[in-house]
Order: sequence, then C-alpha cells, then structure tokens
Amino acid sequence: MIERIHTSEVDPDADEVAIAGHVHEIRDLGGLVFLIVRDREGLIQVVFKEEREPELFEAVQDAGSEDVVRVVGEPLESDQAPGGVELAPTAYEVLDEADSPLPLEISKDVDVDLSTRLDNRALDLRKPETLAVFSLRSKLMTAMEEWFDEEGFVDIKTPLISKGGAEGGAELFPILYYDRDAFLSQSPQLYKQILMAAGYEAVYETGTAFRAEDFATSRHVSEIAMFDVELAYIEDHNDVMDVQEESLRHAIRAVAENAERELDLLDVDLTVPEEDFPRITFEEALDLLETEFGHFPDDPTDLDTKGEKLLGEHFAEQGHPAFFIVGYPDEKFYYMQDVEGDEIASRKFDLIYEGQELSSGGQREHDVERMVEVMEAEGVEQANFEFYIEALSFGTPPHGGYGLGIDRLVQQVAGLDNIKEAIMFPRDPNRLEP
Ligand code: ATP
Ligand code: AMO
Repeated sequence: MIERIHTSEVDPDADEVAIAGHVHEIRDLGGLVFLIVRDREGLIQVVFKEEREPELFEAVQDAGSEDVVRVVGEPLESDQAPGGVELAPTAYEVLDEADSPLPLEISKDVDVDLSTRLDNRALDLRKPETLAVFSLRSKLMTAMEEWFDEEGFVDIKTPLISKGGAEGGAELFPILYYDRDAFLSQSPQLYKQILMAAGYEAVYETGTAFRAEDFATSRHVSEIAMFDVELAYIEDHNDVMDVQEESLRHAIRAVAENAERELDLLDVDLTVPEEDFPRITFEEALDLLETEFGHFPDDPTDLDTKGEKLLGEHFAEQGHPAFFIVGYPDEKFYYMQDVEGDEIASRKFDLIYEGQELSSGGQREHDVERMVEVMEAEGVEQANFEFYIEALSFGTPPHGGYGLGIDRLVQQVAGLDNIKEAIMFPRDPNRLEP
C-alpha cells in the first residue's frame, strides 16, 4: 500500500506525516499556494511557500482541481485551516492528473438540481456531503446486521430471478431467461417463508427488489435495497414489531454515536427513538386524521402520503419519530393472516418513520388450506406458487416478518428530500445510467 494516513488522523504534534487525496481547492496568493486536499475522512490544507520550499512551490503551480496527489509534510497548528491543522510540505507527488474543466463543481456550494447531480453522479459522489450519506448508510446497515447476527438470525440470500412475482403481477420486470420468460424478483417473500417451513427459525437478508412502478415521487425507485426479516414461533404480529423496533433503535443509536461527522455534514439532528413505538390500529389512524387534521384519505382502506406525513407530525410532537399502524382493512393478501374474531382486520402492519412508510410486515398465513382459499377468492395464479404452497404444506410453524426499504430509511435518517439521493446509482423509469 502507498504509505499515508487519513486527514482525520493527522496529529499536530507529529514530526512528519504522509496524506493522499484529491485536490479539492487551490488558492494562489502570489508567493503562497494553499492546496486543500480531500480524502474520505475530510480536508487538510497544505501551504506551499516560495521562500521555504522553492522546488515544491514550482511543482504545485501545475496542480489542477481533482488531481490525485500525495503530500509528505510537517503538521502545524493553524486557526485558519480546516480542522485546525495544516501541512508544511517536504514532498509533493501527483499520482494522477484530472481533466478540466469539471462538468460539476465539487468544492463550491453551488445549487445544482438533482437531475444534473445524478447525470454527473461519478463526480457528485466525490462531494463530502454525498460521501457522508453513503458513509452513514454503511454504518447504519452494519449496525442493523450486527443486531440480527447477535440475536441469532441466519443471514440468507434468495434468488433475484424468478418465475413469477410475490407481490402482484403489474409491477414485474420481465426478462428473457435463456429461451423462457422470467422476472426480476419483487421480494424474497416466498423464499423467506419457505425457510420458516424448513426450520431456519429466524432469518434476514440485505437484498434487492425490483418494482416496475410508473412513479414520479420522491420516495419510489425501480431498484430497491430491501432488508427482509422472517421469524418463526411467534405468538402474533406484535413479536415481529418488537424485532423491528429493537433493531431499528439499535441501528439509529449506532449512527447517533458513530457517525457524528456525517450527521454534522448533513446538518441532521438525529433523535434516537428510545421510547416504545406507538402501535395504533388503522381505524385509530383514520380517526386521528379526521379529528386532528380534518384529513380524509382518498382511499379509505389505505393511507395516503399526506396522511402518513400528518400522523408523523402528530407523533413527533409527542416525542415519537416512529410508530406502527396495524390491521389494514382491505389487505386480504394470500400470505397475510386474517384471524376471525380478531379486533384488527388483518395482522399486517406498516412502520412509519419521520412521516414516511418504511416497512410492511405482519403475521403470515401458515395454514395452506386457508391460503389456497384466499388465492382462489382473489384470482391469484396458483401455477406460479406451486413450489411455495408445497413447501408450506409439510408442516410450517406460525411465523411473520417484514420488508424494510433501506433507501427510504437512509433518506429519512440523513434528512434527504429525495430517495434517489440515498442511492449511489439510482434507477427510475427514465434513468438507466450511470
Ligand atoms: P407499498 O409497497 O407498501 O405499497 P408504498 O409506500 O409504495 O409501499 P403505497 O400504499 O403503494 O405504499 O402508497 C402509499 C402512498 O404513496 C399512496 O397513497 C400515494 O399517495 C403514494 N404513492 C404510491 N405510489 C405512487 C405513485 N406511483 N405515484 C404517486 N404517488 C404514489
Ligand atoms: P412492500 O411491498 O410494502 O412489502 O415493500 C416493503 C418496503 O419496501 C419499500 N418499497 C419501496 N421503496 C422504494 N421504491 C419502491 N418502489 C418501493 N416499493 C417498496 C417500502 C416498503 O415499505 N413482502 C413484503 C414485506 C413483508 O411483508 O415482509 C413487501 O415487499 O419502504
């Protein structure tokens, strides 16, 4: 490896350090050149003085924005330098020169619309604020997976190419699989349930789901990072919500504790949801919307974006960034359990975090006869589900789970306006590159 330390590790008392990174900014003041070098951890200022180091001063005259350089130098404390320390160089080397002009400014805080940023994503990803999103995302999901590993969940991988969809046909992306038609996976739903039937007891998957939704919203994309969870021997859907609640609290707490620099850069004041997440029924949600806000969702069996936002504000005021809505009335989907005499309409729940739906889950129907009845009533094409129905017919413990949209979670934690800012290379109906 090339010898160097991160800018964040530079000790002002060290005799000499080596750093490497991109040239973020060049300020030429005559006999004095300030070179601001950027690496993954931050910025450092290198001061080239004509009098002090004439040869290096000569060499740095050719420096250009985004060149990749390595500098060896003596750290000196400085009030005016970013981070309070600057380097007096003893060696300067260009590892690669950048073309100019740049199609997108990296160092200057100019307002660029999201579509231009995404067209030039390779450069946009270099911005410290953009990098902070993905550093935060990495820390968040590492902590999330850590929780499930510690709780004994098995880390699984399910196929991304499938014969049919799990969540409904209209949103499927068709592909040609050799000489047959196939689809990109919408959800690992069927497979995680098969694993419950197989006795794996508790599983999680950090995966990808594809939805051919024709959308133009700030919270939908075509290729989704999905965190799926399934667990067996549950009493009911409350056990699943407990898992979701504790794991999310752990992950957000980890970000609050370990991603201070990222949160600062993104100007986010993160609240760790320490208190129990409220769990309200769908009916209670509608009542609240009507009495508190005079709001009536267009579809009385589902919440609209505005309804989620208003309820989010209501609970945020009471100190709850997250809450569950339980028991949707019109969700008799084949895999969801619907218990006669239950006080709620179905054992389905949604998690709303910072006013946006983050996940759906619930207790599943493990009685195959009842499931097939619902499939018949709903006109679900059973041919695509034979392997699933069969797998569940040989003894399946009561189970449930959820799917959490990772991109939406990052969007909310990082305080981003659009879900695409939370994805390195997002896909939407109009965007296939970069
Ligand atoms: P899920 O997959 O659980 O359905 P979702 O967040 O897309 O996740 P929906 O119930 O489909 O949830 O949608 C919730 C709200 O989001 C809708 O009531 C609507 O306001 C908004 N929404 C969903 N899809 C679209 C779309 N294609 N265009 C505009 N708004 C949409
Ligand atoms: P659902 O379809 O609700 O449930 O998806 C789960 C979560 O995934 C996210 N999500 C999306 N994010 C961005 N763009 C999209 N187009 C998009 N679609 C969904 C949302 C949503 O809450 N099998 C069930 C989960 C389960 O019950 O285990 C499922 O897929 O955050």
